[in-house]
Amino acid sequence: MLREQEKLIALGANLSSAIGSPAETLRAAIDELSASGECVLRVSRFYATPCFPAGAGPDYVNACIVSTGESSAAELLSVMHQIEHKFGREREQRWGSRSLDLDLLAHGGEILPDVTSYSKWRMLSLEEQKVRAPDELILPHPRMHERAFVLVPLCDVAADWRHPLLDRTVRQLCEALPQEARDEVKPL
Ligand code: PH2
Ligand code: MG
Ligand code: MG
Repeated sequence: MLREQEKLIALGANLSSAIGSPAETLRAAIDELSASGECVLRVSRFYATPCFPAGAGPDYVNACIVSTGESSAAELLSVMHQIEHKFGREREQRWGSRSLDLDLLAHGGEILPDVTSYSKWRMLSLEEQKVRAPDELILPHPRMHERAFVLVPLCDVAADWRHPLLDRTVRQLCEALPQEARDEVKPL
């Protein structure tokens, strides 16, 4: 029997929504994911994190979850977009403030669309990242291994998940970040 894929999802918000504060919005978004048929297995603590890039907006609340279910990566992404829309997410600037951001970090060990495209997006310079966003789903998320606001919460729920291309676990990727970056991610 095929083992169902474990899906890693990052949640973030730095503006309130019609539902309430960023933390309340994140809780409501997790409920919506469950209602959609995803089986939410684990929920991380919620963290206060400084906005990236520094100074670009208010602090975020970030969290990560692990879920499982029958949806493909594309199906799950479409559900996530519907939930973002429901909580008032508007089409905004790249890296601009938002009332809800749901990012699919990984879908089991899947590499999408292929190793070459993944590598192209992973190696993008910071300047290019600011102006270019992929229009197709790239998995694993090409920035997940760089960001303390993703890896610290992810350690709560998926510390042993192994990145299929970097061949490091979440715990190892997190430990490779500068201590100062990890210290800035504080449980609420
Ligand atoms: N998300 C962004 C841009 N900057 N900064 C923090 N701390 N947390 C985020 O989730 C975040 C961010 C774009 O998705
Ligand atoms: Mg994001
Ligand atoms: Mg996003």
